[in-house]
Parts: sequence; C-alpha cells; structure tokens
Amino acid sequence: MASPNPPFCGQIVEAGAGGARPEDLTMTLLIYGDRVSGNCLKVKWTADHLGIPYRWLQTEVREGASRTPEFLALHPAGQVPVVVLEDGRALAQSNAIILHLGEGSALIPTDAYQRARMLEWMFWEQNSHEPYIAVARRLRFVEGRPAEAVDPGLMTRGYAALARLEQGLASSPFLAGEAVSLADVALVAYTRVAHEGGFDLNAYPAVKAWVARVEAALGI
Ligand SMILES: N[C@@H](CCC(=O)N[C@@H](CS)C(=O)NCC(=O)O)C(=O)O
Repeated sequence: MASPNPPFCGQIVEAGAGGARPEDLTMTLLIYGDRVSGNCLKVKWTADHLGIPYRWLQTEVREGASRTPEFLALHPAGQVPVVVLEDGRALAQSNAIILHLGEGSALIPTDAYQRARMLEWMFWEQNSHEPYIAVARRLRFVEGRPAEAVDPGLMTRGYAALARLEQGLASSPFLAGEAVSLADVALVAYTRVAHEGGFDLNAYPAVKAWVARVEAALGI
C-alpha cells in the first residue's frame, strides 16, 4: 500500500499537535477517519497522547467516502481508519496503526510478557468485543434502528465481552498492568459508548471505573 502522493479524498478538518499546512500533505501523518468510528478515534487518541502531528481527513463512511475510486486506490478494503505515513506508505487496521504510532512509547510495555498481554487484549478486542459491541452501537446509534432490530445474539455476546473485561480488571487498574497501554486505547473505544448500543454498564463497576481512568489518562 505504498502511496508517494496520497490521494486527497477526505476533508481536512483538524490538525494534531504541531499541525501542518495543506501543502505539507506528503510530510505529515495523514489519518483518514470518520469521527463516529471508535476504530478511527483510537488512532486520533494515540497520536494526540503522543504529540504526533497529523492531519485528519474526515471520511464519511455513511456517505460512501471510503468506497470512492481514490479511496480504494489507497486501501482496497474500503474501510477506515487508514493512515499515510510521513514517507508515503499506507497502513490500515486500527490496532496495527496504533501499534506503529506507539512504537517506543510508554503506551507499550517494555517487558516482553506485559507487551504480549497487551497484544492479547488487542487481538481479543477485534475478535470478541468489537464485532458485537461496536456493531450493536452502529445499528442503534449510527443507523438509528430500534432495539428489536438488533440480533439478540449480538447483545448476548457483547455482554459476555463486558463480563470478560470486568474479570480482567479485577486485579489491575489497566488491562496490561499498572500503566495505561494500547490495550486500554483499543478496548475503551467502543466500551465507553456501549450504552449507545443498548448495553447497560451498571453491572460492571470495574469496567465503569476503568473507562473513567483511561479517559483521564488519555485526556479524552
Ligand atoms: N478491523 C478494522 C475495522 C475497520 C472497519 O470496520 N471500519 C469501518 C468503520 S468503523 C468502515 O470503514 N466501514 C465501512 C465499510 O466497511 O464499508 C479496524 O480495526 O480498523
């Protein structure tokens, strides 16, 4: 996905730390994202937390902006987030992107086991949390469908994910130990808006307290 001259297929609406002028597009991290998407916000929060300058190109998924020929040339899967790095190379998948941005930072534990634990949660998020909690939230909040239109199986599996998180947070303040890490960034994205998908977090006090802790640590 190399892209020496990234297509300008989004609207620049925001500059991260340090900012950049539009003419500097090839020298600044570009984030193609949709603000309604937790997967995209993971990337924004990581860049903001680490003080990485970027331009955010608002890519309205519901208006088909991720399916234009220009966008598909950038990322054939037609999904956001996608970033174009300062050297023109593109990268997709939210958790791969934040792993790249977070390289060498305090968001990644230096201890090999703790780092692997962080990754364990991030893989789990994509497999067992996002497909239920984010999808229910998209149907209810983004598409405005009634609760009856949501497959009860999504809710059951979403609640199972919340129960797993509750259990995981029983012995440490953050998912990979004592400090906030990329695992928390990845998991908080859709957990903090789970209520928009019809999930009630009141039975998950450790999760609720953790959401507040991560929000404070990231300043979101
Ligand atoms: N596993 C991917 C999921 C990407 C994804 O599903 N993006 C959604 C927005 S959250 C999207 O672009 N959907 C538009 C489409 O699939 O057409 C990631 O973590 O980045």
